[in-house]
Amino acid sequence: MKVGIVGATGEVGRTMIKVLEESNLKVDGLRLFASKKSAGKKLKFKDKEYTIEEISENVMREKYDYLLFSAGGNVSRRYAPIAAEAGNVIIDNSSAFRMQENIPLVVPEINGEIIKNYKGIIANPNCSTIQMVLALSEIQKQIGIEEIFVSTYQAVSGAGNKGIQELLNQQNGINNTAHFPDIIMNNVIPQIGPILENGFTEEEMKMVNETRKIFNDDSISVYPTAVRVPVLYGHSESVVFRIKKDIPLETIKNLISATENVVYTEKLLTPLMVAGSNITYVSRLRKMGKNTFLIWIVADNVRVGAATNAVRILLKHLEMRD
Ligand code: 11C
Repeated sequence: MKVGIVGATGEVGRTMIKVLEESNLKVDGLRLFASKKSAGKKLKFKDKEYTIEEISENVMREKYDYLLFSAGGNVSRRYAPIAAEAGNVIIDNSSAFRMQENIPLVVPEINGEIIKNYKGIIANPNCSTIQMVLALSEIQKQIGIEEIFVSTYQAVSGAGNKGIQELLNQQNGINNTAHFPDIIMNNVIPQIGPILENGFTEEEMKMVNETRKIFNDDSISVYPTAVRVPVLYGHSESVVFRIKKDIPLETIKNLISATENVVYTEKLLTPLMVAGSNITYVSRLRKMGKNTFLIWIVADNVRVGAATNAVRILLKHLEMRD
């Protein structure tokens, strides 16, 4: 199996390497790519050292079984189409192609079957979208969801190495704000990404549009507020959802529990508890009125929300390949 990782030194790239290591996939031709700045550095995969290569159009024209991209939208826009043109399967973690009509946007447990024998670019959704749709997927499939009201509590690692570094710097007394719009230490910031013309942020609109695309249901209304909190790993979400018919609380619990890679628990859940896990955790289920429910969802954003979902797409694609 020949796998290439583009953006190997980033927070998600390094975690992709770890998740691949933890999987049973037999990778015998790993290639690691990054910018010129990181070329020549070495990273370990299963006790063997690999030298990072500078990304170029030529290396993208080579043949791979899978190429995993997580180097930002600009790198994906420049190189992923070249790799696709060469006949490769690309799993892209950036937002560059997610909403293009001809590009599958995949959470394998929900809509993995749409990539059977597909070649080209497959988009990996945004981290805050993935854990939310995973938690709600069986409810959507069996009952149908009309509305989702969500407030997020997003870790700084969602912004990559630079987000983590900014919080750590502030904890060490360096009060710079290079990435976030305000000091994040001891604070919460109700803005992730630029504010768009409609008043929502880019992050919030990703949750609206990606949810509809993954569920293949434009009738769902999503009302998001995305908030950055001073947590290193693990996005949390407070979600209120209204479904199409009245069912008991117990049925909702059973539907969530029946979802692959999702665990329902009565226990208190915090991001610190789930950091490093590949599971999406749901707790604090409540019912209000006839068909409205409330839940608390927590997952490791770098794993479930990025690297693990990308590797799960790879494994699903491989499993279905003729
Ligand atoms: C964050 N969710 O937590 C954002 C990262 O995959 O679209 C957004 C990057 C993406 O900062």
